[in-house]
Amino acid sequence: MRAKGSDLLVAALENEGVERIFGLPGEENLAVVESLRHSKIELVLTRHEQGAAFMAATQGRLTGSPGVCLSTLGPGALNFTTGAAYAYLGAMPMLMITGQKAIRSARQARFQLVDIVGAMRPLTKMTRQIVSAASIPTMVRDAFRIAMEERPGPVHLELPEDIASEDCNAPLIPTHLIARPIASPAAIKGAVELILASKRPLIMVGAAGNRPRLVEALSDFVRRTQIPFFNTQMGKGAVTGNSELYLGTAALSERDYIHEAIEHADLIIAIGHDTVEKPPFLMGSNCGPRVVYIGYASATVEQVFHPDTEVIGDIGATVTALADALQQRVHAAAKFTALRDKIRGHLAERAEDDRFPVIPQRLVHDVRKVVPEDGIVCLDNGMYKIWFARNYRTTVANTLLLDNALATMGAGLPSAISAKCIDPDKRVLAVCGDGGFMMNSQEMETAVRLKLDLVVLVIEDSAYGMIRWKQAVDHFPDFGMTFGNPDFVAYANSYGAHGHRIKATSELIPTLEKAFTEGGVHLVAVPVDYSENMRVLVEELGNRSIG
Ligand SMILES: Cc1ncc(C[n+]2csc(CCOP(=O)(O)OP(=O)(O)O)c2C)c(N)n1
Ligand SMILES: [Mg+2]
Repeated sequence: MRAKGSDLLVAALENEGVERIFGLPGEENLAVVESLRHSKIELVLTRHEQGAAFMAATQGRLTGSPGVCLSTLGPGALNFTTGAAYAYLGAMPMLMITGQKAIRSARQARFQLVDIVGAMRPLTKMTRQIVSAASIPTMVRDAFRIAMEERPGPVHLELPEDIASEDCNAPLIPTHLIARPIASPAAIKGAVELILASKRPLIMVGAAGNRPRLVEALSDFVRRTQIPFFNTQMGKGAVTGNSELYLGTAALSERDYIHEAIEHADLIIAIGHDTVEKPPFLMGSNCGPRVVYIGYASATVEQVFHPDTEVIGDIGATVTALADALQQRVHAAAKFTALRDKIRGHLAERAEDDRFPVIPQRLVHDVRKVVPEDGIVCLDNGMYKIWFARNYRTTVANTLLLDNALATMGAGLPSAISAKCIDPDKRVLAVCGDGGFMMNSQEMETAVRLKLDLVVLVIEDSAYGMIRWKQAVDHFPDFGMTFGNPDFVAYANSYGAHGHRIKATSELIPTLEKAFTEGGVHLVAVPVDYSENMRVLVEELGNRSIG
């Protein structure tokens, strides 16, 4: 194909099936922007590069194919770094394309020059400068392959201005499906023997079990073996269906109600546990359940996680082979049913409490009421995340997007925008704290400009609530964590969105429902009463006797 570098780049992206690019260009990207103007790819302009990177990462998370974002050199590219880390720790495939000054002549000396390829090295699976237009198709193909391959993650290509305008003749590289090695029969046999020997097996689904392509295989595995299961925060939703075998989410590392079930188990089948998450339970050196680890690559061993045996290979193929071999011969431990009811009973406590300001249990309960089963809730990071992880029940994969890996603030709204772009027919709700929302609230304009139907729930405590809570748990005096907020209703309205303020707990469901029915971008500010954090998560769980 005879073309200039930027045309070749855009053609190579089209060849990979890219439909949109999130970005905020600079003058070094102008050739690329012009090539995009002539392509089918939509340019989604954002108001901060961090937002664009969160959006691209979320696209990768939800589709399994890399989301793409574009920025200029130096300052713009550096604004990608948090998004890069978010995708790196969260295993989300993403391609970042950044501009650079011409490499053959440098009339601007070192103006805006930063070693971005170097800065991206610890945050990506691959980071390269493109030094000749003819290499673009190969580099793009390789970037996509590496981003998608297990463990998925971000890759970075830097396109200097002169290479973007260079004429060349290079063919596009055909895409190919990624093949994944499968586990050896001996490893499967070993796991089958352990599972059959166990009296009280339990399945745990971790972050790496939560890949779009695994949903059917994992759901089938649970259905066919009838082994009860729980998940980590980022494993939430990987098994679909309103399964009676679901015990809960391990949002804390110990002492939660779910840990009673974990302690009762004699074997845990840890599917795709990624130690990038806080531990869902703590393994001792010689006591507690044995652990069979199922993953794409061998487990990262930690002081609190050291599996007894491993089955390494494509997770989908492994669990299907296990289900075939186990053939409903697994012990079904009756006590898990009672434990499940007990856990659910605890999680239902105070869910309909009508105190105002609203308590977290009621918030989660009311959100569940207005979000249909396939609706998507995108969380930012704050205290409410623990409540949503524990109490929000999902039955469809990828319907509660939370980040328990980098756990960065600021991704709630951008990830919701991305989810809505991918699934325009689903209800999408961003849930943010007043701290996290203000970190990327400028993307309200992006949502309005894109004419999205999107609802943003802003939980107001005028504080960095989670840190304030930890401060209290650690017996530090209450200091330095509070702030003032803008008038969120006026703030939303100033963007051309619709602002609402909840003044009584009974208003929450009707306000959210009306916002979804009316369409457009809505912000609903809800004052929260966080006293339950201490009462439940510290006092009640701290006093819980095990057994
Ligand atoms: C970018 C970033 N900065 C700081 C933190 C540390 N941190 C975690 S939660 C939190 C407070 C969040 O406050 P807010 O969004 O208001 O939620 P709340 O806990 O008050 O509900 C902070 C400061 C972080 N995770 N990410
Ligand atoms: Mg707050």
